Amino acid sequence: MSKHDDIIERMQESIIEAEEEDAEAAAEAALAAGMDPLDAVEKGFAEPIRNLGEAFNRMEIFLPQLVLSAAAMKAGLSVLEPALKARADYEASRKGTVAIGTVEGDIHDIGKTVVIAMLRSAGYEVHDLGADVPMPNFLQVAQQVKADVIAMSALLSTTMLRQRDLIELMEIKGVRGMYYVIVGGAPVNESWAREIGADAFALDAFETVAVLNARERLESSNA
Ligand code: B12
Repeated sequence: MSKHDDIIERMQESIIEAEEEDAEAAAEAALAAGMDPLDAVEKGFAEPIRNLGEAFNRMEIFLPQLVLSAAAMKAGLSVLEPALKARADYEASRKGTVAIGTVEGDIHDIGKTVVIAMLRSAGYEVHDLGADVPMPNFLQVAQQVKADVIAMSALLSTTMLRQRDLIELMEIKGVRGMYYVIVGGAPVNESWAREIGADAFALDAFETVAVLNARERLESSNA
């Protein structure tokens, strides 16, 4: 097993065992070994948290266990984030300004954190509104920071409806045309994005960067 594989395994174990300090230490080891931090996030942290989610669905583990594993993942991510940010600053050109948040009623913020890390490392200026974000806040911050992209994360089939609400609010306020709107999160797909009149959907953090770089617009199903 290579040194990198060994570190990925340590990262994965830290999430499965829900050990915050181990997650931080493994993330530090990944940086020290010169691993690509984005690759480390996806393989070392995102993969095991998804597997735990599936175990939770099969009722093999309990919710508190998942909460603790999510906390370990956030601790590990916080170690990798400065490295990702540094890489983004190094890439001189700013590709755009993104205001991103998880919609109101939804506290899931891990996927959004990964998306942010990827966008920053790709040269985007990203303003993180956090989770459980009320609709008007998206517009307020987007205006303040002169964003050209609004990105909404939703992990629940109930809260993904808020993505539609924000687009409707933007239409009402006459600002819809000012922003490129991208939506994502586990229950979200391209057909939902079309239905609600979003400009784009991306399946994961890698695709988000590719989609924003291209900035093609989905044709709305209402058109
Ligand atoms: C970890 C987790 C939690 C953690 C969240 C911790 C945190 N701080 O985020 C805790 C334990 C707190 C939690 C709570 C709940 N959860 Co939960 N959770 C998960 C789990 C297992 C993993 C989510 C995750 O972090 N994945 C890893 C990240 C990296 O992936 P991701 O989020 O999908 O993000 C990627 C893409 O979706 C995309 N993406 C994400 N956001 C965005 C945004 C944009 C703009 C773009 C372009 C792309 C994009 O890129 C990301 C990176 O590649 C999922 C199961 C699953 N398979 O998704 C359930 C899941 C989302 N949870 C679920 C539920 C029901 C709940 C609870 C209601 C449980 C309860 N009974 O209390 C509460 C919700 C509370 C609330 N009001 O929000 C359900 C939702 C079902 C549904 N369709 O509505 C799921 C699907 C589990 C299930 N099958 O039952 N949860």
